[in-house]
Amino acid sequence: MGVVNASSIKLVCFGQDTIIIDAAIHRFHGRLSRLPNYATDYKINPMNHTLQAIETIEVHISSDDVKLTHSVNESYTISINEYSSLVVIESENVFGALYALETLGQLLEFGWLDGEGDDAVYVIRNIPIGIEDFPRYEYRGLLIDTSRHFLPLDLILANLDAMLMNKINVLHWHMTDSQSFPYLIESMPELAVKGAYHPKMVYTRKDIQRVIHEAYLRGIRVIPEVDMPGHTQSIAASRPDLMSCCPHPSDPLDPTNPKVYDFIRDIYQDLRNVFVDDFVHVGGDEVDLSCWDNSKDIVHWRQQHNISSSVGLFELFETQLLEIVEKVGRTPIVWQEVFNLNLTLTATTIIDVWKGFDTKTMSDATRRGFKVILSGCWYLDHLTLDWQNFYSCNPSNFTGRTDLLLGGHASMWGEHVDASNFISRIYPRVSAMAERLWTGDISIAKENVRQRISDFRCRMVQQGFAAQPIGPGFCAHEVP
Ligand code: CP6
Repeated sequence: MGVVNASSIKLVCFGQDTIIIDAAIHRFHGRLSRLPNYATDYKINPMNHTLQAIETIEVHISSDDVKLTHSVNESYTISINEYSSLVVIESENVFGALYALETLGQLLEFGWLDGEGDDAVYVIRNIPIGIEDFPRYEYRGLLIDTSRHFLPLDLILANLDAMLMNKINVLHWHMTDSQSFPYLIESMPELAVKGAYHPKMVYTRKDIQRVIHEAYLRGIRVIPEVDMPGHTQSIAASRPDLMSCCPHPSDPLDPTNPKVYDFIRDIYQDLRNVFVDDFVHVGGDEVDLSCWDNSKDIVHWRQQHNISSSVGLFELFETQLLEIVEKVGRTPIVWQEVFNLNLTLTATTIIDVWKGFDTKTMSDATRRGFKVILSGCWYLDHLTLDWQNFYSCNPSNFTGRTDLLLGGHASMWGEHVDASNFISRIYPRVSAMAERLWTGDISIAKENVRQRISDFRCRMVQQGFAAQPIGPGFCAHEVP
């Protein structure tokens, strides 16, 4: 049982004494110094609500299981009785408790009762409160792209807190692409040394393990992607021998070269050793098949092997890739092209639908029994797509098997994004997606959504995240 006296709120946890709870209590403590002051909050939330001072939080967790996996139970309840200063949180496991503390931290305000000399009091409005909360989709992700721009480790780590505020539970790490290869693989260091923008702009095994650990402490799974066979030009810097020659060595990788498959085995061996999640994203998008058509050697090989077109070469490539993934015991996610081109897939393969809200692919794939993830609704690099569009996309609105829709993710493709604008590009637009994926049917929540997103964005700014404003206005914490 851990006890911390966080300024004037006492936080007690029953049933679990884990590093996750310790870290959560520590973060909660820090947050208490960055809450809106109810006295300056008059414009946003009129004072004509009841205020109740909060003194103690009890967290009751019934299960000892601390494994973070897909579809882990994330539900929780929060109860506060009338005239009581006690908050009771109950959850089956530690990840639900994390979300409960997050919700609670977003309900709290602070202020002084009589002048500055007194202790601060922490208050909540609209007591009594009975919250029973759980996510409608188990996969709520954010893709980050560390190939188009290198993202400093500190930024990736800080963003995990922003993700937790939004109850986003998957970091899809698109580590490599044509522009750079910052993933330092210990058995093949030359890939990053030559393929990264700079030999020092790389992610070492230690860096990656740090991200995974900090993500775990926040209930976030890290799913890596080394995109292939397309989007691989940066590999040519160290291994031109693996590329198609059409007529110059370029991506995609050469599917007829047996050395390519040894290379992939080495990559997945390292991925398996460093990443712990059961899922791995194997890429497969935007493969330039004309390159294989225009290579004399590849066409010759294909004809000798009785393969009628370059799609057949893609088939050969994916089949061997998926076999390697199966051997290392991971569940593959593929970009939708792999399904659309009707390549042979293992039964557990998950389809990532990125070409807009492509309900035909979602219906076809789920009818054939494949699980799907939707990302096409949430392109953060399209500046014209505002939070309203992100909010209005209802991912279950297709005619296939909606029970096979795991959730979705937003994609922060990095062509125009580096550390200078990363947070403001993502938030609060992604918050609209996050609410949709958490709440599912948002029809009841629609009424005050603009105000809620605006308030939430102020909370993010106050926690130190430069989330962009959604329109004219001000935040309570800006009042002098
Ligand atoms: N990079 C990679 C990209 C995109 C994809 N894969 C992309 C394509 C079209 C749009 C946005 C992003 N930049 N590797 C497609 C999944 Cl509109």
